[in-house]
Amino acid sequence: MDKEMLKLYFIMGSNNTGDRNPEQVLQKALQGGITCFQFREKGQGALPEEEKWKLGRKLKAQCAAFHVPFIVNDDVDMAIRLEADGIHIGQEDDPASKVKERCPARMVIGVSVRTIEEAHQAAADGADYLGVGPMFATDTKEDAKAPVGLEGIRRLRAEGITLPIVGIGGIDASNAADIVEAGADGVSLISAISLADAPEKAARELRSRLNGPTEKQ
Ligand code: TZP
Ligand code: MG
Repeated sequence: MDKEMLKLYFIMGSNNTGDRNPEQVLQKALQGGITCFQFREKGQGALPEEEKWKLGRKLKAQCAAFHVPFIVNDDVDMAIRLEADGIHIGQEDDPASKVKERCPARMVIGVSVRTIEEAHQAAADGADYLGVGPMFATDTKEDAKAPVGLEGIRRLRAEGITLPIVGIGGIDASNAADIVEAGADGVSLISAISLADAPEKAARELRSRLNGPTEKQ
């Protein structure tokens, strides 16, 4: 896996965009320079199976046009059905080792972790990257646990976790660079782009704060 893809990792479902059309929001985010996208159709107002698949197919095509990887949250069957580039799972889901057995080998597997133990387990299970958080307080995830802060990432690195890491939770342009400075390879976020007045501008601003070798303008 090329960890550069984790630099600016946008996550969104149809219930994260307020009154706006998710396809339009994603298009703006892609134009603004996101490097990865996760389709997270979850929580209140999430679409049922067939609607989810239809939207996923459209979002995947949009990502493909920008050569941006398309990752599906939680739903392994949907990820396979959509021929996604990857799957992202949490602690409540099957272990990465089991998910890996079901998915095509080319698919990237990301795992959400909060503690050292969870990180070591995810690494042993064959995760390709870790989502660490919540970094800061967030209103986006209804059941979010207590924030781990920058120290959460520093500790994982100090404990020898070498897998690519993205921070998640409460990240915006004001704190994105701190996440990378703490040892992460990138940031993942929902509302800082999905609910921004101008999602393209928000993505562009985040990219400029994260200055990387693959920066697109
Ligand atoms: N997992 C931990 S925090 C979070 C998820 C999915 C929500 C992130 O949303 P936001 O709006 O970027 O804080
Ligand atoms: Mg999950």
